[in-house]
Amino acid sequence: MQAAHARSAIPTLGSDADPDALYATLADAGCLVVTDALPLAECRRIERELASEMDVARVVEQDDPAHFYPGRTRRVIGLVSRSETVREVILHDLSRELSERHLGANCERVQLHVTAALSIGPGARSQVLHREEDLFPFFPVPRPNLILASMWAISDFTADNGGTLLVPGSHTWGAEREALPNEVASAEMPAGSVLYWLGGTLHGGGANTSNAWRYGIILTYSLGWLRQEENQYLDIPPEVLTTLKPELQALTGHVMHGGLGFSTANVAEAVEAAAGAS
Ligand SMILES: O=C(O)CCC(=O)C(=O)O
Repeated sequence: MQAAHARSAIPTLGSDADPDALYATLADAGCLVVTDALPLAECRRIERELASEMDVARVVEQDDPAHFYPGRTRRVIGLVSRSETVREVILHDLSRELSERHLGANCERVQLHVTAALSIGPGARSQVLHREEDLFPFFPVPRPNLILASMWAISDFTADNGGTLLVPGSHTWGAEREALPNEVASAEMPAGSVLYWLGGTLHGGGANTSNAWRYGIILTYSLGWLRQEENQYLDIPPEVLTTLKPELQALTGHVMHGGLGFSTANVAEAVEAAAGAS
């Protein structure tokens, strides 16, 4: 009787909601839309900062249905070194609060896991439903808390322009349970909203049957001792690293986690040296 458990609504709260309510809702449904989280001026600034990369991002016109990433989409990664505004969004209080609540008990410090600008174009198919934590198959599903994901709406997200598909409640399911069509919901949210989902929640990009591109920034966070999905050590050049706020250097993994991550390079010294040289 899987259908009896169906609950396809994605809860929505305002960014002024109490943090206890925000996390309790997210932990219960496995996903949550928070409205009015980012001023529209910042959405436009992100678009401008990433425009030169997005404009030349390769768009695969001939979709391969077996491919994890659908065709007719644009994807730009390595956002820490590409957008100053995204750097601020990575450090947004809401994300820090929710990632700390979701992951804090299992690590000394949360880290940045993935950054990407994702634009879904007209005619793109939906993506296969997956869990962010599937890259850690060594734990049985449902896994311990490893990841928290966020998708910042730079454009409006609708059911027909590729709004992210989610399966509320699927973070508690075993591996054998597949989502029924009526259990899948589209994240519909105006630009400036943010969608959060847990690493165990089934999700994927939606199909775009509209005429416009859907534009979002995905930022995910993981336990500080896990291997990051995106290699921040290679994607952030030293001359950018030394300009980052100390909390962002820590979040990108450039500070030791307990006894993990020692190196002959020491960021604190590098920052001091850079300051002295200017
Ligand atoms: O674009 C989206 O809404 C979700 C993208 C996603 O889940 C992915 O690329 O893995």
